[in-house]
Formats: sequence, structure tokens, C-alpha cells
Amino acid sequence: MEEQIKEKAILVSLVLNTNLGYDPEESLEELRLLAETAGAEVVGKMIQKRNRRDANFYIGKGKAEELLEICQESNADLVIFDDELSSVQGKKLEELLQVKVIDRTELILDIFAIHARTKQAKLQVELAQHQYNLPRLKRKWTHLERQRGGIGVRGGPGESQIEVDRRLVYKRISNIKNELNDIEKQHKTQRKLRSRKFNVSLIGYTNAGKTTLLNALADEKLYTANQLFATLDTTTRRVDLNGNVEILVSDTVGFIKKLPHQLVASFHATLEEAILSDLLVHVVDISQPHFENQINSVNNVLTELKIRDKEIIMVFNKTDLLGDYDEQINEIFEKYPGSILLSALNNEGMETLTQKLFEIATESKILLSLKIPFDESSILPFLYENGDVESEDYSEDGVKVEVRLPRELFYKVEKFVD
Ligand SMILES: Nc1nc2c(ncn2[C@@H]2O[C@H](COP(=O)(O)OP(=O)(O)OP(=O)(O)O)[C@@H](O)[C@H]2O)c(=O)[nH]1
Ligand SMILES: [Mg+2]
Repeated sequence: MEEQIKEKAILVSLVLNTNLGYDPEESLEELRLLAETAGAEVVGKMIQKRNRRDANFYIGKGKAEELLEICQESNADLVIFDDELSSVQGKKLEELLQVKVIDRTELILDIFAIHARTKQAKLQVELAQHQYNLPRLKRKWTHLERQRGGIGVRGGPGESQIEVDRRLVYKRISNIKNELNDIEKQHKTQRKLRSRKFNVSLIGYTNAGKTTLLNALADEKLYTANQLFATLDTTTRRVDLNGNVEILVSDTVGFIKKLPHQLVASFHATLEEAILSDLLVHVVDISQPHFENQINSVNNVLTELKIRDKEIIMVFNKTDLLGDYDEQINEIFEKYPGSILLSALNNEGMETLTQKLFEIATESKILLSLKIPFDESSILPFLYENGDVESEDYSEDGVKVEVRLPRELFYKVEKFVD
């Protein structure tokens, strides 16, 4: 394979004085991982403290000039800001620094674009990109004009050109939405077929080990990587618990601090799996020093998706990487009662999880509407004994029964489903 030339990047973070209790180093470290995942080489970083954002140069003109020197010294191709820039800030900074300037949101969108495999994921990313770019079309256009040496563009390239671009983008957005709707319809049908089984979704911060855990549960190899956003699609696998209960476990896209809201919106259909599942397993990488910040970020996305009231099991993964294991365990059990510690990679502690899933899945009941012909009414005592019968209606051709039944008994009455 040809050796790829990596873009040299400088990372910049602005710390507002009002934002105490926030660790800029940690945030920049994550930005470094994101930049490397996108294929860049990080050659420098800068942290600036200020009372507020500068409307033109974001970090302030003086600091931006300092940044110019650093860029020149290190031969950087690219500067990445840890927060979303306005179109004015992006434009001013690019003019001053004479290199490409992007923000955290663009970087995350870029990684999603590289990692998207299925048609659905590709369309979802494209949609989010258009929605991010729309208010910034002007910046891109004038920049382009300048590169072409457009003398006298000071009055702008002509509003009409921007309007044409905008109309094309709106049209594309509407086409993408239609295509996504069609894909979603197919998925709904598949989901309906699966809905009789207990559905579990693995959620968590990116790189927490969700896919590794699904592989361990399902004894199957899906792609895992020490990378951010390795998984963008929902994959569902059958998992056999204790040899007699079958549940469905779905792995899905990871979350991150400041996950661009355009992405949350456009990935709503993919995340629907989690929204509609019976149980969430929140996977946490306990080897991260600030794993609690990651938990909070995940909870924020759950709130955005309006799924905070679902039953959640906390799973603390990567225990093999812990040093002072005993001490941490006690702290965690105290703070997160009922949580599970395990190593998905080494298969340690997995039985505790499967046992817990088994208990919850077998206790769970589904509400069924059954139509039982009179000559099969001998099933009725079985329903009263094993489930909660909510209503019983006699008609000419049989009995209509609404009953909550343990899932694993579903197969006994499947043929009566109305
Ligand atoms: N040491 C150790 N590493 C683990 C464990 N579980 C997962 N990993 C590693 O953590 C990295 C991320 O694992 P993935 O399973 O891809 O994580 P993910 O949550 O699916 O990540 P995304 O799909 O990117 O959101 C990989 O390098 C795994 O090998 C574990 O229990 N112990
Ligand atoms: Mg994954």
C-alpha cells in the first residue's frame, strides 16, 4: 500500500474562565485521538484562557498571531479548534493563518464520513454535513474565489451564486430524507418480526468496548478497533443465555462529548434501535481516568434522545487494565448499585452479566392479543396460570384474550396471535 502523507495538525482549545472544573488537557487529548483517527499527525497544541470568545478570531487577535508563528514553524497544514466556530471566525482565522481551519464538529463529521459503510450511514452523514455547511456556504464560496485569484471579489461573488448553491443543497437534503425514509420503512418491518424477543441495546462512549462486548456475548467477530467511532451501524445478534433463552443484542454508534447535534438528529433512525429496546446496557471504559465525564456525556445524549427513563444496566469494562482494582470496585458498587464489572476482552466477569440479562429477560412479559378457537380453549388455564390475563371476550368463533405472558412462553401461543 502506498504510504499516505499525513496532514500536520495543530490543536487549539479555548478555556473560558467561567468554565471551571473542566479539564482542557483531557479535552485536547480526545481531540488528538479524533485527529489521528481522521488521519492527521498532531504537531502542536495551544490552550488559551479568556473571559469570552472573540467574535472575529475566537481566541483573540494577539493569540491568533502567535498561532500563525507556530503554524509556520511546524509547517502545519491544518488547525483544529476544539469547539464549533462561527462562519466569521472560520473565515478570519483562515485568512490570517493561511492554512485550513476546521472545528471539532467538522472533524467528527469527517470521521463519520470515512467510517460509514452502509447506504443508510452514508446518507445520514451526508445529511449532517449539509446541515452543518448550510449556514457556512458563504464562507466556503468566498474562500474558493480568493484561491482562484479572484481580484475584486470584495463585494462578494454575487449573492445569486450563493443562492444557487443553497437551492441545490436544499434539494439534495430533501432527496436524502426521502431515501432515508424508505430505508427506515424496511427496517421497521424487520424490527416488527424481532419484537417478540427481548431486545437489549449496548450504548456508551466511543471506544468503551461495546462491539467487543457484543462479540464476547454472541461469540462472533465484528470489527473492533482502538479508534473513535469504529462502529456506525446498528448490528443485531442473537445471544443464547444459559442455553435456553434467546435474546437479541444490538451494538450501535458510540457517543462523545459535544456530539454534533446535526449527527444526533440524522442518526436518529439508527439510534431508534436503542430507543425501542427493552433494556439498555451502558458500557463504560473504567480505565479512563475521567470515565465519569464520559458517563455524563452519554447521559446527555440519552436526554437529547428522550430515553432517560428506560431500564439501564451499568457495565464497567476493561477491568484488566485497573491497577488498584479492589479500591475502585468498592467505590463503583457504592455509587452505581447493581452495576457489573468485567473485561470483555479477557472474558472475565461475563457470567455476572449473562446471569443478570437472563433474569431480566425471563421476568419480562409481553402483552399479546390472542384469538383462541373454542376447540382449543384448553389453553386458557395455561394462560391464567402463567400470565396476567387482562381481558377475555367471547364471540361466535372463539375467545379473544389479552394477556401478559413471559417472553419465553411465547412460542406456546404463537399460532393464536391476533
Ligand atoms: N484491555 C482491554 N481492552 C478492551 C476491552 N474491551 C475492549 N477493549 C479494546 O478497546 C478498543 C475499543 O473497542 P471496541 O469494542 O471497538 O469499542 P466500541 O465501544 O465498539 O467503539 P466504537 O464503535 O468506536 O464506538 C479496542 O481496541 C478493544 O480491543 C477490555 O475488556 N480490556
Ligand atoms: Mg464499536
